Amino acid sequence: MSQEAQHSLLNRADEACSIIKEHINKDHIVRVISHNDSDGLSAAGVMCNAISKQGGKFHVTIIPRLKEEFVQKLRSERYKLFVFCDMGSAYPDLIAKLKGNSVICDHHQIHGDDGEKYENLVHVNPHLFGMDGTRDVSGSGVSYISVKGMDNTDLSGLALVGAFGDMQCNDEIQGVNKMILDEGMKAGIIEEHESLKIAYKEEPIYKALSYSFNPALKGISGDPEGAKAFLEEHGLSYGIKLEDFAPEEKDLLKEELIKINPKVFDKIYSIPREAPQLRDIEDYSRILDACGKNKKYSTGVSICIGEREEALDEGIKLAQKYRDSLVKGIDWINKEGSIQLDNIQYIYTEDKEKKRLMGTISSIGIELEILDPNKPVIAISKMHDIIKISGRTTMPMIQKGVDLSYALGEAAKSFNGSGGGHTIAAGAVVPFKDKDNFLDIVDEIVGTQIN
Ligand SMILES: [Mn+2]
Repeated sequence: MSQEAQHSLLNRADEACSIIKEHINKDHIVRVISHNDSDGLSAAGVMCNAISKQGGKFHVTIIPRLKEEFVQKLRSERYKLFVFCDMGSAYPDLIAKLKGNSVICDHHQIHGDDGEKYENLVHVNPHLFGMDGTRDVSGSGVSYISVKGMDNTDLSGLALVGAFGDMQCNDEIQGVNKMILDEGMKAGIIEEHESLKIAYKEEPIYKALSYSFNPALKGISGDPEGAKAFLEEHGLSYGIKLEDFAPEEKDLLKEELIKINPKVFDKIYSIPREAPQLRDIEDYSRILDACGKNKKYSTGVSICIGEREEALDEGIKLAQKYRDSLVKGIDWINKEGSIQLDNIQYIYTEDKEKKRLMGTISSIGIELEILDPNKPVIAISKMHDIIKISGRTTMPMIQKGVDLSYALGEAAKSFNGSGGGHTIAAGAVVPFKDKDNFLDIVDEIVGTQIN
């Protein structure tokens, strides 16, 4: 990404900032619409914090997906400024028809209308300037640069929470994300240190290890008994917390974990002035993610705008619940495995708790090699008379030619269903009665893709 592209994006964001400021100064309530995942919630958080800091008011709504009907409904609202975070780039034309001004702070691909011709709309999106919206900046980052002109460096940590939520920081942090990180570190808002990437460090170590999925630890992640056995094998107590280990025990643990996955010792980013449970940016993002997945949107937004009592407690409980279901799900595929076709494998559930996690369970299953990484995983959840499908595979399989977006999309078409997504992760919906035929077609398409 060139400096020039970033410069143009920041200029566009400054335009958005002036409009937002102007409306706050006129005492207009800002109508904020954002997405329900951890990026969308932190994007809303950045925007709403910035508005209140200026003495302004906002009305925020969190939704799972921006649909045409929703934008149509907004047309009857009398707000003078609408701000769309982590969404909106799909409908600049419809958004431009809203009364008053609109700002779109999105980082998703733009198809069709780029929204440049509407005078009442400021469209901030890295793709407009040839930047990579999947790696360079997230929705919370675009929101951050769009309020940066109002002196909001203190929100830089929250701006990166969304980038972690959208998995933009698993490797090198780049582009606008890097700029936000540097700004935050310079201002003392964000700290960087090298550490063991173990989740839930306040739990006994064997539990904490079994709750650690990023990176995945073979034989340990999702497997409390496996974690116990691993610790015992190296003469380490499993019932105490990591912080209670003697320095040489910590070193031994680090050494042995690195043998399993070198990525387990890596840079950790934290917001030192945050509550302990939110301090690690990845923990923060996990809590917001759990709020979103449980449809507790107001809890998520409340946490982002600084509520630290009930909302945070609830967020922590939801994250714990989610983590426990995930461990159960991993245990399930550990015991049951997947059903094999020639070129794909599938897992199937009718269980309510598992249904929400099928995609995640598939990804982790592949990483832990509980599921064969050389065959795409098709995860199927039965909902009444339809099935919801998530497909997951690996980079090496993509390089061999696999494209799950095409495979699921094409196969779904044969049954009047719909599907699409990315080459590496895609989804589809088809009638339940066509399940087996659908799987056969996906199997066949993937077979053709590989050969
Ligand atoms: Mn996003």
